[in-house]
Amino acid sequence: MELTKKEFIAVFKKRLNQKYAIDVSDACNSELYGTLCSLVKSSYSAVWRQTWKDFVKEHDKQTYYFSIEYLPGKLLKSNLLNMGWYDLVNSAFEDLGLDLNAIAAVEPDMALGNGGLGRLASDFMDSLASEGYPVNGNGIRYKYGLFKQRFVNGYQVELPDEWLNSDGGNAWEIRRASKSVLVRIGGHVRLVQEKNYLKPVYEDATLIRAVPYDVGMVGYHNNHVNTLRLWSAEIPESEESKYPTIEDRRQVEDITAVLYPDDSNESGRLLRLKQEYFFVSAGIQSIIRHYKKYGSPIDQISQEVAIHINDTHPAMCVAEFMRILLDEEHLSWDTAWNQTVRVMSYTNHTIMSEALETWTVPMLNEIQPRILQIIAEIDHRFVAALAGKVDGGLIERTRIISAGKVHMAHLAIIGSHSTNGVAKLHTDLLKSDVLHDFYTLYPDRFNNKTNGIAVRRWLQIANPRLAKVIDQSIGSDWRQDASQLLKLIDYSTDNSLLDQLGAVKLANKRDLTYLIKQETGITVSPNAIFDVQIKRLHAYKRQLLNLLRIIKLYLDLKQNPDLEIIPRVFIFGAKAAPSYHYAKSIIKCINETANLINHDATIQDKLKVIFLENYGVSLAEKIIPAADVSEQISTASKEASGTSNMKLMLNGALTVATLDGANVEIKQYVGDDNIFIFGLNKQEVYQYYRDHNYHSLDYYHNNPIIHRVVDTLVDGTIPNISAEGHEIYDSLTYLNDEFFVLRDFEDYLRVQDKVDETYRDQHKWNKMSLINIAKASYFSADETVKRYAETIWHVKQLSEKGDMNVKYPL
Ligand code: F55
Repeated sequence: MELTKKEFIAVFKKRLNQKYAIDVSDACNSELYGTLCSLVKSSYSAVWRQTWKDFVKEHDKQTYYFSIEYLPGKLLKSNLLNMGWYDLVNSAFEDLGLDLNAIAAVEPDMALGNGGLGRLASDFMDSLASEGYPVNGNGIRYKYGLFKQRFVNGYQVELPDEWLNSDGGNAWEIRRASKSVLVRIGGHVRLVQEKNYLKPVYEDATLIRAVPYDVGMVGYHNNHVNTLRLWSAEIPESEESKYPTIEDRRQVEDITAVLYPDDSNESGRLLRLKQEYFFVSAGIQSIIRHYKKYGSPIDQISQEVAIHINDTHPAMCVAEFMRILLDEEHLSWDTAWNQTVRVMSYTNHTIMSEALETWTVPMLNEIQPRILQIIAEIDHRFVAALAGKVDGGLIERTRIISAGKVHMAHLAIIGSHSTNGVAKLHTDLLKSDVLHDFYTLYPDRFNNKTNGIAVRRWLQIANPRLAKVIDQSIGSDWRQDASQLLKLIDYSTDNSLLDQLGAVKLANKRDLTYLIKQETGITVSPNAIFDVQIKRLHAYKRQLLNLLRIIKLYLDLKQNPDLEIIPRVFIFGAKAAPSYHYAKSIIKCINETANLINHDATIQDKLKVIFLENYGVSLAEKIIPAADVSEQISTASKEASGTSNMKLMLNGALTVATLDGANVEIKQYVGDDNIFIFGLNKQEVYQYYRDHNYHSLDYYHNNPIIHRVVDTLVDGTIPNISAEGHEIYDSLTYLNDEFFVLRDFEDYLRVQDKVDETYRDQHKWNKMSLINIAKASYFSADETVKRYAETIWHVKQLSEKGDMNVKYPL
């Protein structure tokens, strides 16, 4: 069934003709894109159906991964790669005079997520399918994804992301109207005693139709296709007459209209709570409906179903699952609770207290009064079970409802059998600090699952040049099994390979240079160090620390134009939540500094600052392969894990890092000599908190360099930042610099000097780069999901990984 190029070309031409009544020579990229997607999709459909049948046939346990965000980016190349079609299609298109890259660019990024959390969910979907696990995703099909970012006069401006209206549309989804379910929102509820259960009677509730759109998640070379199910809100046919005006109808459609663009906290917004309940209820209903269809007893559902709660946004899974087992299946409370706790598991992604979700009791009552009742009962029983056994303060601090607020993390922990953090340091902090009270109650529930990344997307697809060089040295087994990348260590003295690594990096930097020119009009030299910080804009991530160093370099060069420095191009990519004023001020300051430096003729090529607009998955795929330096400089203890740190090292960048999140593990793997560590560690940060003895003004007054650099924010050195500069200046001085930027500044300068010194020795640099590429394999998401599957969900692999006999016929 091996597909030949000739066959492919013939079938492609035929499909193009059928679909668009056009020849290759006249077709535009979006027609070519549409045709290729249609071939890809019709080919994997049979395998998709078969995977589904296999799940069902064996009564094997399945996991449902609930996440309010997914950030898949583009899927065409990833599907081609995983089906084993990539090289053939690429070469067929070359023969036809077509450019696969240009055609793939037509696809809109599916940007149904904010950042790390959403991208992690998508990397996991890829790995779960590639490892042949029966795990499906459950989420929301937002009509508008994360806003598009533009800069106007250096300010961030947000535009709607109308991805569904783009040329590419969503080629991958299948609307499954027949699998729709009804979700009840609002109204009142009374309980009526029936023979063996309490029957809820609802009044004035609104019924919403949840319609699933399924997207195939194609595994790598293994004939396994999982499902990502995204729900959309519609008016049920039976309720049409209740919605006479456009305004009325919009109330319903609005539920799945927009992704909230704040990546820390959205509580307080009723619509957000509605979204959470909507996708939770739709997902749980469809899981239980499916489970019952095949005749297994409901009181043993935990043997065949696992549900994962990705951060607290889907925490209502616990209550909704209980609701159905109690109200619809009439199980006893104890049986229902026992099953629920066995089914559920939860991942925590943050220690930032403002990001720990709470809702008020009245809000929950307004959205779903029955869910509030059930949560109140869970809370009540939790308190009753502990009363007299443990300290009363402990109960108060851990109960779900207190002071009129519902604590969603507490619900998720109490209602599940597993709570995990996303890096060792993060999990330790959860145990010792943030969730310490719960750890004393349930020590066995806590475990670590360090994040991982999809090596296929972040190396095979994003960096084909590097992939080829790796193939030529250690062979191509690493494409199946990322741990094979460790074989590269044997080549760390192979000068020819090291030179090739350097050449690949240079070529990738050239590509990025063109993109930078196109996007910003600025010319940068590929011979400079490309120094990259790409992530959401947050005070704790400290883009500001990076900016202050840039200003310092600028001042040095102004003072001494003949100063010999290794040229650097600083590259930023970052969106700020639209309501996050401080973060937006930092964007403005970076943009104005960039403008000043990039247009100062005396600086020449020594220093350039590039802030690329609209950072997202597709832009990341272009920046990461071209990076020399990876900036991972958050205040120690604040970044749960980070994942751009892993992607950048996999592409050979060297990391400048604080001992935060997964940086700690990166350091352990690569060794102290292959990473640049600086700054306060977690203990030192906590010591300052305990002793209240950090005084940022001391650093400002006593260190003339810091003084000079910080003053540029307010003394006119950088034009057009009078308001923003003052805001940041105040935060660093009078407001005592919450994230220890000034405290870490000197050490940051020190370590960056070391970076320069190392870069002068290209041989040494490339060797360090090689070691980073090899060791990044420890962060393959294929391994991470295996640990989730084996130790939390207890699901079996259904298909072997990488069975090369792939069955994707045309
Ligand atoms: C989105 C919406 C809300 Cl309301 C809260 C948080 C988010 C969000 O996007 N969080 C997020 O991305 N957290 C990040 O998760 C990554 C994956 O675990 C971590 O690597 C990263 O450290 C963490 O900040």
